[in-house]
Amino acid sequence: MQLIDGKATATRIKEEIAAEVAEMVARGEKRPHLAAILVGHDGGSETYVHNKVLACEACGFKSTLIRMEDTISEEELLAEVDKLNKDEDVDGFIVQLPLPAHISEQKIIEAIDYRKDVDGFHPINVGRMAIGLPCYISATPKGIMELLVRYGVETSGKKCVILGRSNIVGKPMAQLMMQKNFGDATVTVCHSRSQTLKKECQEADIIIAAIGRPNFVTADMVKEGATVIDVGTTRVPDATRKSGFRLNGDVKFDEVAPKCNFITPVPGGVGPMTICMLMKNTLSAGKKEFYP
Ligand code: L34
Repeated sequence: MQLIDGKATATRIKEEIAAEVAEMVARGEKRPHLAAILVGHDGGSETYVHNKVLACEACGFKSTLIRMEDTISEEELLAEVDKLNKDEDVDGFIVQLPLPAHISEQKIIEAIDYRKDVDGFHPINVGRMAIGLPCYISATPKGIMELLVRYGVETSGKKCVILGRSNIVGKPMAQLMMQKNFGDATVTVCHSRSQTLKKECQEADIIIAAIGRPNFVTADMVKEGATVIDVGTTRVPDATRKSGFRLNGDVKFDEVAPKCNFITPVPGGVGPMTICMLMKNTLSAGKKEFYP
């Protein structure tokens, strides 16, 4: 069993980005600039956005954090998005999800200029990704692909089961895993209604779990020698921790890990790669790589 160390991989990639930014700046070019809008005070979102700001520092990017209360109206948020669309110094920006229930996430995503959509959530980027055109690819699936490549996990022609069909992980993950130039795998997507979920998993060479249900994937569902990627980060109460909670993945790690060729831990697996790929997308935005 080999542990896929997302944290160490992310650190290495951020060093590569920092070296490139140093060269850009030495050539007299502008530092890439990422802005993030954080609405409200959700504990998870606070942590993730904080980590994104730190990652910008590590990469030598300029970053701007815009905080808004969760009582703001949709119009106010749209106005902020519009400001960032027009701000010539900002290369890319994100609106951290989830948003309060009275605000339409889809409406906000569609208001973002797709050329600055470093999350890759805008329909233009989603569509371009689906047909293999250059674009921003959403950070979590992109980070998983990067881990599979860097750890030499064979995907071509393999059977890959994705658990979950969300717009930000399950769907784009399936697209990338099936594409010739990426995963080149045989892809099955399972979700809460799938009648054959367990059987599909048992036959899978690669399982990517992104359903947000702690410990959902158990040892009896995993084939000997499989690769298991755990996208779950659910906060579960834990009185033995200072914070009062711990992060729990979708995979019952202790019993699944011994059966695996490769497995990602939680924390320290996919999460840090998500942030790192946002940095890669911001570098691309700074270089006007996809939309000159
Ligand atoms: N707009 N909203 C937007 N873009 C995103 O890409 C995200 N996502 C998801 C939630 N909402 C978003 C994130 O940033 C999930 N996500 C994310 C980012 C980072 C981490 C986890 C999820 C992360 O850093 N995880 C660490 C542990 C952090 C902790 O201590 O809580 C890990 O090691 O898994």
